Amino acid sequence: MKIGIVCYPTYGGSGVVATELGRFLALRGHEVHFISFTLPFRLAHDPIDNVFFHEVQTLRYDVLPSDLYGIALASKIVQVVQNNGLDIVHVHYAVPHAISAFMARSSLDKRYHPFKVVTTLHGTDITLVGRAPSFFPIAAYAINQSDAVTTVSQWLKDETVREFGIKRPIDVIPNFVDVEKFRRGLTPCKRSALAPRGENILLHISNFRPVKRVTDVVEIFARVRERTPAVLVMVGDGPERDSASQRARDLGVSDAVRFLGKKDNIELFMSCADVFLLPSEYESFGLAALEAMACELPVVASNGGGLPEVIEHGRTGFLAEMGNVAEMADRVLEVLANPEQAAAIGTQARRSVHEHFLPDSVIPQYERLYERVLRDTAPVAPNGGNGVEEYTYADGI
Ligand code: GMT
Repeated sequence: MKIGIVCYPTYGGSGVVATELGRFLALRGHEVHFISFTLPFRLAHDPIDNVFFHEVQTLRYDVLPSDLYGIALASKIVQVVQNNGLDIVHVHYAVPHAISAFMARSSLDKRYHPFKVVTTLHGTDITLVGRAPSFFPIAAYAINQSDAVTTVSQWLKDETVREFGIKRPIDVIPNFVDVEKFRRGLTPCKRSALAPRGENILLHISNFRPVKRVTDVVEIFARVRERTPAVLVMVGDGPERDSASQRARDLGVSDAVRFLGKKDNIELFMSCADVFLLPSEYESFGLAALEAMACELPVVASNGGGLPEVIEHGRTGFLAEMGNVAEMADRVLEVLANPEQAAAIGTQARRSVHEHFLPDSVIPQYERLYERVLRDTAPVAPNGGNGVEEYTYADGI
């Protein structure tokens, strides 16, 4: 098949998933065209013959209130389809990417066969509407008009149905991880660089958005450090970084917290650490937790969103109520005090990754979905509307 992939390749888990999906599809013989504002990092370092990149150049004019990315993307999709004859355009995020894909399809020259639009929701579409209800009709339109919609967890599917009153079918296809890249012991771990006095290493990796609750990470760490020598390694950057470092100062632990900023090779840190912390308000999936599990690193996380679909409490990691930093700290101390239990959790975690989250089992689910939409011809919402009979979001519309 000829497949276009539209994503934000540099931001967070959705970009990683979209890039890895394209890479594995190409390795399975498909022709893959990434359409985005920048070349996905992994492709720059690991080029594959049947992967192509089409750069979307955004224009910004002083007289216009915002940039024209959505329009520029639509134009680029038209050009790529007309030059390459794509069967599918798979967009990651309903808003704005699915909207751009529909725009492209409508403006495609009649001589070209119209492509199908597959939309994967990663969660931000739902939270966007939660925060800015004025997006509701257009997000609902994007979901209802796509030829197929997938979510990365059952939780996100349920949320989507609840928020939008969606009646159309939605496929749940979980995220996956490349276990050849994410594995313990692949490269020698330099623990001493992170923990010079042989301390335990707690690790957190995220984009430091409020939903990640990075101040909880510091609170958990401070409680752990009262009882055992430890350092906290914080990888990533984002709006809550200052609050996290302030909380570390307030709690008197800033000397043991290392903010390393954004890193590409996170598997190196995951292979070195003793515990991974993810106390998020919710995660629609929690890709970072899955990557840690592949590295046999015990995860202590909140039970928010789709995390219980990834981590089985007590067997492949630990879950606690969101905000319960005392319980999360106790779980960390339990892991640090019982190396055999920690090793067993790590082994079971990697086994669970092998059972449920390997590219070899997840990529065929996308392939079957693509084949299905190529067979189906009927549009989901034939009236061309957004499929919502009655708006539930009165404010802001
Ligand atoms: O977590 C983020 O802030 C980034 C966001 C994204 O759009 O990349 O991540 C979301 O999608 C990931 C890939 O499917 C999921 O693993 C993350 O759980 C999800 N983030 C949230 O739900 C907060």
